[in-house]
Parts: sequence; structure tokens; C-alpha cells
Amino acid sequence: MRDDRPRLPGSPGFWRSPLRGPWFTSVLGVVLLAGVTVLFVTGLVSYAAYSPDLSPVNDQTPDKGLLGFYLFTWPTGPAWLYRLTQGVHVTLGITLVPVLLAKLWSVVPRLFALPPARSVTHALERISLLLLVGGGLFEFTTGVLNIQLQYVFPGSFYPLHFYGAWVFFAAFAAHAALKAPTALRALRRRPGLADDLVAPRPEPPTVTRRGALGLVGGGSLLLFVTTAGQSLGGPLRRTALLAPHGGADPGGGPNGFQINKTAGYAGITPADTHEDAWRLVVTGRTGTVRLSRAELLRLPQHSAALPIACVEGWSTADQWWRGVRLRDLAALVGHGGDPPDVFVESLQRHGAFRRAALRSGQTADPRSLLALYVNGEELSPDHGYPARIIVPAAPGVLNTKWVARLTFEDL
Ligand SMILES: Nc1nc2c(c(=O)[nH]1)N[C@H]1C(S)=C(S)[C@@H](COP(=O)(O)O)O[C@H]1N2
Ligand SMILES: [Mo]
Repeated sequence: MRDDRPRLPGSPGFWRSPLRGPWFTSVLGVVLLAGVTVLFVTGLVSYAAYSPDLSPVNDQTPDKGLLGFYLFTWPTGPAWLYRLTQGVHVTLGITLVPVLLAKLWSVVPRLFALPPARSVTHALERISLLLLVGGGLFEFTTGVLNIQLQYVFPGSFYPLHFYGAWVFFAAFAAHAALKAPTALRALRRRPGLADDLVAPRPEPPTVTRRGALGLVGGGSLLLFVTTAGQSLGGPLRRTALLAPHGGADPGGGPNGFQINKTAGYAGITPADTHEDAWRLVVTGRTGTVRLSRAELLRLPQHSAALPIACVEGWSTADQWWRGVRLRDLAALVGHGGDPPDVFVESLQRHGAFRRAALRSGQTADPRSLLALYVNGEELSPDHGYPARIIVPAAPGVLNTKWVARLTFEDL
């Protein structure tokens, strides 16, 4: 038989899949409507958790002013808060990838529709679709790259993903509002829709539309079960085949939980942390004190069971941390009562995350520690020996390792 298939994707007859149609597109659209909304909210929340307005360090996103209108003070409880919000953000984002791809596939004939613009409104709609599709692909790609490759764009990831999210979500909300009536009719299988999605000369079906949705759902489920384990504890973590495992095997024992950057990677040597060399420098209203690890151990010691929850979505179960309360250290330099914010600097000389600022609410919390021990043992070099910060409910990135200097002041 002669192949009389049109050669140009601009002709409707070029598209032959019998699966395309308003019902199929609408089902995927409804799933994305719910999913992307949750992604947007948990993403904005994650940005707030990072306290990006604490200058000079947490975030240098220029002119986020207007878009940062919603920023709020991230609480210190419940301790698993960021574990939950960021676990949902990352796991859901990965789970939705097949849905996003299927949705784009289902409407791809429209990308080539001719004429490119039938009217000014149609032209405007198509430009908004550019922001929608481009923004969506951009957000999913930057997000996945960031978690799989461990910060391919350190520093710049936050502004890229943050601005991208606003552009994408604005286009997404407009699109959802515009398409809601059509989608509702399609879902109720009302006739009379402009069916430009349906192939005029379809090939014989090899799978039903429901079957195709099942495949998409199966793909999502597979991604879900191979990702979610990274935010759970215990043996389930081993199911997280797709989750990044960092550069180092944490091994067993008290320090045997996930390591983000190792001491070797951060350039921390045993000479830097040797008890004769290392001093914690604490500065505040009344001046500066220097404390050896032995002196820190003579201060009142406190324990707290807290997880580490990374922006990449992985988290640990609660670990038992033991050390000196940040508010007790603040009191040593003249901030009795209500401690101010604190600027934390690591021994680490290069790379991201060697400095972070914490809010006064975080320094005041009795569970916020300069930890010296974990699970009954000295911190391992990779977990931040001689001392690290641990704060309840905060993103992992604020839990600075190999701390060298604390400066208490209102930032
Ligand atoms: N100095 C320093 N502290 C750091 C980091 C770093 O790269 N350098 N990484 C941060 C990040 S992003 C996370 S998630 C936690 C991870 O802590 P862990 O490696 O002990 O699990 O440490 C934080 N503290
Ligand atoms: Mo992290």
C-alpha cells in the first residue's frame, strides 16, 4: 500500500495515534493541576525555610523583592517539618515526570498547527503556551538535575528554580482557568468539543486510552517506589534506587547515616581539626571568646533527636545529637535572654554551603545545638567533627559542618 501520510506535521493527518483526544488530555491535565499546585506551594515553602532574606549569605537572589512578598519566618517545629515538605516536593516532582511527558505528547499536534496565529488572542494564547511548556520543562529539568547530580548549579539553582517557578505557575494558572470548561466537558464525555486533538485518520489502536493512562500511571508508580525510600527510614531506604546516594558510603555504626559532602571533598584535614589547632570563635555584643573542644565539653551539654532533611529530598530518621545549645553560646558573648540571629562560618574554604545564617527563633530553640556527638559517639569527620550545627525543622543546608566561627548579631 502506498504511504499517503502527509509529510508535514502542520497537516492534521500527519498525527495518527488513536489515543489523542480531549478526554485523554483532560485526565492528565487534572492530575497535573493537583500535582503542580502542590509542587508550587511546597517549593515556595522550601524557599522560605531557607531564610533567603537573611543577609549576607543565605541567598543573593537579586530583586526577589516582589516575588518574595510571601516569605515568612520558618518555625522550628515540628522537627520533621522540612523532611515532610521537601520530601513531598521532590518525590512528587519525580513521580509527575511521566504525566508531564504524556500530557505534552497528547497535545503536540497543536504545536505545529497552522496558521501559527489565527488572531491576536490566538497569538497571545500561543505565547502563553510557550511560557507554560518552556517553564514546565525548565522547572522539571533543573529540579531533577539538581537532585541527581548534586547541585550542578550551586548558588544559581535557587534563583533559576525560583523565578522559573513563578513564570511557570503564572502561565499554568492562566491555562488551567482558560481550559477548565473544556476539560470538564471532556471528562464528562460531553459531545460537541472542538476535537482538533483527535486524529482524523487514526491508525488502528494497539492499546485503549485507559490502558495508555495505566502505562503512564505505572511509570509514575515505579518512579515513586524507587524514590520515596530516600525520605523514609530503615530498610525502606534501600528501595530508593533512583535517589542520589552522595559520594560516600556512610557505613554502619552511630555515624552511619547519609553524608552529603565528605570532609575530604570539603578540604578539611585532620590538622585543621586537631584539638591543638581548632578553636571555635564566638563573637557577640560583649566581644569574642575562643573555645577549644575540651572547653566546649565543659559547658552544659544537651541532647536533641533531630533529622537531617536535604533540599534534594533525602532525609535521615532522627539522630541523637549532643552538644552545646546555641543560646548558651549566645549568652557567653552578652546575649542572655533573647538571642539574636547568628552567622555561622565553617572551616571549609571553598564551595557552597560553608556559611549560613540562622534566625533568632532558631538560635533560641533549646534543641538547636552546636553538636559534638551523634548517637553517643564523637562526630565523624564527614559529619562535621569537631562541631556542627543542628537545628530542628530546618533545611539540611543550614546545618553547617566543621564550624569555625559563630557571630551573634541581628542580620
Ligand atoms: N561546611 C559545610 N556544611 C554543610 C554542607 C557543606 O557542603 N559544607 N552541606 C550541607 C548540606 S546541603 C546538608 S544536606 C547537610 C548534610 O549533613 P550530613 O552530611 O552530615 O548528612 O550538611 C550541610 N552542612
Ligand atoms: Mo543539602
